[in-house]
Amino acid sequence: MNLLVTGAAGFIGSRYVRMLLDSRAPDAPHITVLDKLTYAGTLDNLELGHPRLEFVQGDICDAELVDKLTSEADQVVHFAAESHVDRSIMGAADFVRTNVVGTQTLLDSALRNGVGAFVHVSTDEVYGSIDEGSWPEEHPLAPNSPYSASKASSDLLALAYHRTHGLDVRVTRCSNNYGPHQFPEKVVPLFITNLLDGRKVPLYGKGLNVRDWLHVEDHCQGVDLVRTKGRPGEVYNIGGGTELSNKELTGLLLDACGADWDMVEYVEDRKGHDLRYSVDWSKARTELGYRPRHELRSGLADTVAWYRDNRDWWEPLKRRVGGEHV
Ligand code: NAD
Ligand code: TDX
Repeated sequence: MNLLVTGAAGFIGSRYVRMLLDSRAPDAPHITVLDKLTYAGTLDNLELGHPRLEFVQGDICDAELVDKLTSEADQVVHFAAESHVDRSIMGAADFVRTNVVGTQTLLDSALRNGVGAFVHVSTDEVYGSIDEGSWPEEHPLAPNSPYSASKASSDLLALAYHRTHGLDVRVTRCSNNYGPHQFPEKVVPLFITNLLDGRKVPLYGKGLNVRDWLHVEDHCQGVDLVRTKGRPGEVYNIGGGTELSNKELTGLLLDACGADWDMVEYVEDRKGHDLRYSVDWSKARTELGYRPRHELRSGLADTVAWYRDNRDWWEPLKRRVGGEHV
């Protein structure tokens, strides 16, 4: 079985590929990774040389290349995206190009080449912001940032290819991930690496926005359950981490890094900052047997230890983007 995985030089896709390469199952797939290696992708995330892994550097908007790869693939798991909300506020063009046009290019090509399951990795942010309760999968999409609007567009396009053309599309919408190999612009690795360097951390607004934090391995387990046991045309929310305000999260990170509140700088709020995300993931639990395994406090402690031990991984990435966002 040949599996095409896009965007797997990034945080979540690379964890997903490592999980499948570690598997000793007789039906473990041969994996082709397609990744453009933008600022967010690095080959250091991949086990190059593994006998079941092939890496292709390229753009998901390159129809000719995508056609060649989907013609050799039985299934697709699509992670590639521009993924950082703050960057989408500074400029949305790359988000529309990669997230919308790139996804459409992949969907067209998968259809032309008779690909089986196509897992589209979407996000909880497509639902917008919710003050109380949790979103079920049928909830209307109401994205607020250019990032989430581009993800909602690709999410709906993917579902449209199922309804219109019968393509075996499955969509996942997951909450905030944390763990090793996350690019040090997202809040968890940004705060950890700043604190390890003795630098202050920028907390937006009053720090009262709430996110549901899920370990990246739990997300990857959910994605693979959707690939192997999910139903065509269905959406699966993936959540069940721990809900925390950004202030509470900061407190845990300060503790884990042995730092005090004087290392926190309250800064201007993000424009259009969504207050809270929360997905109802009971469908994935009852239908697929999905269950998150990692407890947040120990997961964060392990993540801090990983960043402490792997400066060689993140220092060049921080230098790569300079003081631009991190
Ligand atoms: P990431 O930014 O770490 O990685 C994205 C990868 O995509 C990089 O390797 C990059 O080089 C590649 N890429 C970007 N544009 C490309 C293009 N045009 N062609 C080919 N490759 C390209 O992102 P991540 O955090 O690993 O997120 C992966 C997916 O999961 C995204 O679709 C994101 O929307 C979704 N998601 C992320 C989270 C989270 O908390 N990080 C939560 C839910 C869903
Ligand atoms: O410096 C910061 N200070 C701060 O207070 C940064 C970078 C963030 N924040 C806040 C904003 C958010 O409320 O922390 C929270 C988390 O921010 P991010 O790490 O940027 O994540 P978020 O905006 O919630 O989006 C993430 O989860 C859903 C991922 O980046 C998306 O790719 C995913 O779809």
